[in-house]
Amino acid sequence: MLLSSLWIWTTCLILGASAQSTQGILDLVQRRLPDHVNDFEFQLVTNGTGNITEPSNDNYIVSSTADGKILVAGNSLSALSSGLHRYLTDVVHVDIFWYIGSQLDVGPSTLPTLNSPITGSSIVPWRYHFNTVTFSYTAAFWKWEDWELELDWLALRGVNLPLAWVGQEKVLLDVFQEIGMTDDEIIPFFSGPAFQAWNRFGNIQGSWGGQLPIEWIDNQFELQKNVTKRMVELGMTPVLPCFTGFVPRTISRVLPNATIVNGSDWSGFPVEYTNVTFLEPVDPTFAVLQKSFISKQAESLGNITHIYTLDQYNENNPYSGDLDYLRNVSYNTWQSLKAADPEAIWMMQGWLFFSLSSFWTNDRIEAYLGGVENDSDMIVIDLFSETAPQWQRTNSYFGKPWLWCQLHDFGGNLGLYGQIMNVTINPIEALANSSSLIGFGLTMEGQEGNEIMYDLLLDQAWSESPIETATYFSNWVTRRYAGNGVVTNDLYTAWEMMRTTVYNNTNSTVQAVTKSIFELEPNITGMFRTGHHSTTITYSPNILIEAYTLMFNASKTNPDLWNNPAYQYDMVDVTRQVFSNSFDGIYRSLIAAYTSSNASNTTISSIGKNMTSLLTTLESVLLTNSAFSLSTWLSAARAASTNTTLESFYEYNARNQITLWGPDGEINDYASKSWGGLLSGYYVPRWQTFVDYLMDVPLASYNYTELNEKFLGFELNWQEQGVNGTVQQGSQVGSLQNILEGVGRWI
Ligand SMILES: *[C@@H]1O[C@H](CO)[C@@H](O)[C@H](O)[C@H]1NC(C)=O
Ligand SMILES: *[C@@H]1O[C@H](CO)[C@@H](O)[C@H](O)[C@H]1NC(C)=O
Ligand SMILES: *[C@@H]1O[C@H](CO)[C@@H](O)[C@H](O)[C@H]1NC(C)=O
Ligand SMILES: *[C@@H]1O[C@H](CO)[C@@H](O)[C@H](O)[C@H]1NC(C)=O
Ligand SMILES: *[C@@H]1O[C@H](CO)[C@@H](O)[C@H](O)[C@H]1NC(C)=O
Ligand SMILES: *[C@@H]1O[C@H](CO)[C@@H](O)[C@H](O)[C@H]1NC(C)=O
Ligand SMILES: *[C@@H]1O[C@H](CO)[C@@H](O)[C@H](O)[C@H]1NC(C)=O
Ligand SMILES: *[C@@H]1O[C@H](CO)[C@@H](O)[C@H](O)[C@H]1NC(C)=O
Ligand SMILES: *[C@@H]1O[C@H](CO)[C@@H](O)[C@H](O)[C@H]1NC(C)=O
Ligand SMILES: *[C@@H]1O[C@H](CO)[C@@H](O)[C@H](O)[C@H]1NC(C)=O
Ligand SMILES: *[C@@H]1O[C@H](CO)[C@@H](O)[C@H](O)[C@H]1NC(C)=O
Ligand SMILES: CC(=O)N[C@H]1CO[C@H](CO)[C@@H](O)[C@@H]1O
Repeated sequence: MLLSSLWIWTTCLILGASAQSTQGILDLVQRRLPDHVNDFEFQLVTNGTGNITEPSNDNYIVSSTADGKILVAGNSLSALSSGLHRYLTDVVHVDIFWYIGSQLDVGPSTLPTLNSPITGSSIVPWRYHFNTVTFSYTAAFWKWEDWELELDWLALRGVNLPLAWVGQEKVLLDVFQEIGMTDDEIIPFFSGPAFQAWNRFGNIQGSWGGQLPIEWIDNQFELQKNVTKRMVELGMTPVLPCFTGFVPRTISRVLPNATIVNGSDWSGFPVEYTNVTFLEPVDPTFAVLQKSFISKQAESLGNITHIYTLDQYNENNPYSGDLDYLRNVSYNTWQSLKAADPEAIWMMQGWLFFSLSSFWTNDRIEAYLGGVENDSDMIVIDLFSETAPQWQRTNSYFGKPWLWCQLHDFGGNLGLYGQIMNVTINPIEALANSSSLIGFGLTMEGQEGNEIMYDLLLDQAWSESPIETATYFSNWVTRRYAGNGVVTNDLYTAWEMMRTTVYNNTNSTVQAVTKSIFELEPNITGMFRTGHHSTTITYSPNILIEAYTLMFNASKTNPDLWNNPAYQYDMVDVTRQVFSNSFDGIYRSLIAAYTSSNASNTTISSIGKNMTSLLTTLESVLLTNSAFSLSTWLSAARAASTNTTLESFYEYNARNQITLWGPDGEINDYASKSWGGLLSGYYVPRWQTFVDYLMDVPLASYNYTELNEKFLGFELNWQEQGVNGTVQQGSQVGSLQNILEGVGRWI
């Protein structure tokens, strides 16, 4: 029943809107395959019974027509783009990738015909994409062109439910102005360009290093108009923001009697930046602000959705754990949504039930979710399903529709990592065991490498049984390296080795993408971590060296691979991981030397030189690729303004997020990156400081607090290095091929 009403709504939206036009898909072909616009035909068809009260999945049929065209027929725009993708990947063997771009046009000039049609049916109606924080970790400084690539990537991979979370500060500003607040009362509440996600769900407030300018607020909202319009053209249902309850403290001037409470502290931030003020949903003004937000947003973006993202307790403790209190909060929040949009559906991330599981007992979860009295008015995102699913213990969220999602990484960390078994087997088991599961999705904190893991789950949404990963990897490799001659056996073998090791983690103590210890503040203990910020790998480092060697050798058979952007990216990425694994060994020898009874400066110093030498060599590899360069991130930040003061503020934000993460290192190194420019400019100096300290101070006098002060002084200084407008480039010392020819010493 509950699924049916959700379905009626969706179908009506699709049939009711001009989305019936296939123009959005034709435009995609025009953008990515301009030479083949006349080779494709797209047809929307009503499928089967045509009974819209039955939940129906998307399906497509791709065939060749008598006049030699490729005809893609499907029951939704998402079905059409998915069918197109299936033809391009399985028949033409080309694809579009993150960090590499569209390679869809490298196929033959005459497209292959099909002897028999290809059909596909999704097994879930919804395919979701984005974590709220992806908008800050990955997309904070994206331009429209970056969004265009992303949205084509999503459409082709069948995503039909993306979060659209750009630029909502504009709507919020208007809402607060309407009740009489001044800009001086509102703007200081907003966080900087690289930290907006956490401000939006009430972890932090305010901005360090500068104040968010109106220019940013306006530009981002303009960008949001483009993003949401394109999503609709591509047949997606955008998930839009709404009023959450988080407000500036100064709101009490205009609403002196409002029921407000201070939220809890987040991650040790000073009170001025956290303990965010929350307007209780029971207060009548909550509904007023909700209606104002939703109607202003619809005036600007159109009536394009009824699904709203709304997280109130994401890493915040509720004011009270009382069951009636929790039920009242969600009941009134729900009522406010319904009053603003009678068809509103509230989407929330279920992360809190995992991260604050001691607070969120089952009776509290049931009370909070139960405040939304119609199950079909809510969708819960099971955010970390591959590792820490919560749907079983909550009895499928007590009947609320929910999404099975792969989180995979934290903070956009870069290690090679995957759980091919849990990502293929578990969602199929969940579908068989939970009647309210309505979709699969990707909730990575940052989009990073390991793209095959993301493809795998989105493809699993079109396969009734767990995907057989050996064939899957092999096919993926074929299209990954398309366009530069033969894809040699070495490449297939290398990926097969990685499939069964790097991408087959089954050790539940290592829960997500690993990060390199050289990205952490050095210490004599505590560097090898497990859990969801693991620095520990679960495969033999030698396996990856073998895979690296095979990949490198592939270029001996086919030297043109050096011109292939996917090969360039993957060689850098695998080299990065091999060096990272090697660094672990050098670190261990350093600590062994320091803690041995006959510790000597000579030994410590020579190991220290080895460390620096490894990192400097890796830096030169990373700098050959813009996807692994600090300057790409910093330049994008600066490019968001033409005003030099603002450029410097944006760059400060960009630097701070990937290093100190907070004015004084509140979640230091959480979003660390192995990027050229960062190794030489940041990590090497920290390790040098460490090695010097080990030489100066014998083990008996080792004092971490003292060492930590040295680090912090350096780190704070590094934040400011962008003020004079010179983006730290690092200097590239040669071609990737030449550099890799010379790294034998490390491999
Ligand atoms: C459509 O499906 C619903 C739910 O399965 C069913 O009750 C109804 O009879 C069907 N209508 C028609 C015309 O088949
Ligand atoms: C929105 O897209 C148009 C092209 O359609 C482009 O000219 C404009 O710059 C984009 N807006 C923003 C804010 O990027
Ligand atoms: C706030 O409450 C007080 C006391 O009940 C009342 O006198 C005052 O008018 C209220 N102010 C507003 C703005 O509603
Ligand atoms: C901030 O939150 C913490 C709990 O996380 C609490 O102890 C403290 O009193 C709060 N401070 C304010 C000013 O609300
Ligand atoms: C959106 O829907 C509301 C309510 O039906 C209507 O009043 C409004 O005019 C619509 N807005 C747009 C931009 O279509
Ligand atoms: C795989 O999923 C199972 C079931 O949810 C879980 O117990 C296990 O810890 C997961 N494996 C990893 C590596 O997270
Ligand atoms: C992955 O590892 C598990 C546990 O070691 C093993 O049972 C399974 O066969 C492996 N799968 C693949 C594809 O290598
Ligand atoms: C899982 O990884 C941890 C950390 O490296 C290790 O201590 C443990 O032995 C591993 N467990 C298994 C079953 O391999
Ligand atoms: C650093 O190592 C020292 C000595 O083992 C330990 O006391 C301290 O807790 C460590 N600090 C961190 C942040 O891990
Ligand atoms: C330097 O590191 C490499 C790679 O781990 C290792 O083979 C070599 O023995 C190290 N040299 C010293 C002096 O530690
Ligand atoms: C090691 O070198 C440091 C200078 O870096 C010096 O202060 C210290 O005395 C040296 N220790 C020994 C045992 O020579
Ligand atoms: C709802 C429905 O009838 N779906 C069907 C649409 O067509 C495909 C391909 O013929 C079938 O597999 C679906 O069952």
